[in-house]
Amino acid sequence: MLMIHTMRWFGPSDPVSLRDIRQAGASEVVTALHEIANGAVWPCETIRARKAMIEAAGLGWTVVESLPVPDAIKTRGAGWEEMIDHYRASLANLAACGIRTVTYNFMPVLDWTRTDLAWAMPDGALALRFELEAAAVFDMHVLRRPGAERDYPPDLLTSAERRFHAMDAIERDRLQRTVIAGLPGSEETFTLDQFRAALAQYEGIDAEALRANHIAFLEAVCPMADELGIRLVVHPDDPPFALFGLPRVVSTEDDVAALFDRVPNPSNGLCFCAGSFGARADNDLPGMIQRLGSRIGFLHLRSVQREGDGVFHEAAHLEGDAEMVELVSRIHALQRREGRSIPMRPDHGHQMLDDLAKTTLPGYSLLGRMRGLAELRGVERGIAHRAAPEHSPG
Ligand code: CS2
Ligand code: MN
Repeated sequence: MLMIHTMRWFGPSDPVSLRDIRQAGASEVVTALHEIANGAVWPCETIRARKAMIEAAGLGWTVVESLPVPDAIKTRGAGWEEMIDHYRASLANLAACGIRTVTYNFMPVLDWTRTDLAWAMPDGALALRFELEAAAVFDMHVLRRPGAERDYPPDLLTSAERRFHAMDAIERDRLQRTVIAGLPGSEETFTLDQFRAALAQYEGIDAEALRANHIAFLEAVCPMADELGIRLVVHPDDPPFALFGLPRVVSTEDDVAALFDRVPNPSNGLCFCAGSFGARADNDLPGMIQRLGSRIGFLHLRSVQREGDGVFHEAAHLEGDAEMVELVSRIHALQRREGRSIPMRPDHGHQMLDDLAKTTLPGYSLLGRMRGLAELRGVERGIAHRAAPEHSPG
């Protein structure tokens, strides 16, 4: 029993086509109706038309990534009830079209965050990288967030200040755009003033309050999702720690275990993102697959190389800190135990080869992801073959 091999597709405007994805070895795409505003209901006809387009290319669509949770739900602010109603209506429409897995995140304001989108690996391929010092440069000297100095160790503040003064206007602008202009996975892009206004919505919301809001969201949507046969899978925080004074509460095994404890509904699930959880050395990735397995409805297989406190880059899929072969073998055992195939995607990949000369979405160029998918499928086949009884073709 193999995983369901998917690749993310950003819809008809994605420079990577459905044909490319099929040739890369995926049998399905995961996608979203990116053209629909955050918080608006996804209409049945639009879902159905998109699904037909994907199927006409010989691929399937059973996993949504993402149905965004608006800030009004995350803050439990004005409009909460209406936004919950919309979310439920979108889930019902997705279920009616045969989509059963819906990814979301509960990160305030920003989705995934990096400080460098073109970090050169020794072989010349480009990787995404996060460096807390660069985030501090942005926070302290570009955003100038009041009280920001309390969130960083003193020596980091000193080196961040030195670094800021050594940067020219182009470098400062690039850093600002990298942090807040919105990576392809995120649903929003900001100017500096918009970002400040977005942060202000979270004033007074600490980790405890955010977790309570997350539980309130799950309690409001999970009973209906149970009935629809939909599994909602939460994507962990990326990176898995608080940033820019915003709390993050889906960063560790304890965080997710608490969610399943408080809201035990079967629809309450996890998108296990090895790259996100793996940016923290205290997340035991193989153990998490073991212990959280029954909740895992979607897999993002990607590895990061931790370089030190608050610094990591995205490694090739079988390199870095993730122990990928061990992860795939735990997934294989989980699938056999539970008799189900779990959808996976290679998450991001390096920008490499011919893609270096193209304009690509950071993290989502074709060739690096194709390499990742090919390597992961090879590992999986090897494991499945060895586990199969000798007489079976495996
Ligand atoms: C994705 C996330 O690109 C990525 O890193 O894994 O953007 C993910 O789609 C969202 O956090 C899920 O809501
Ligand atoms: Mn991910």
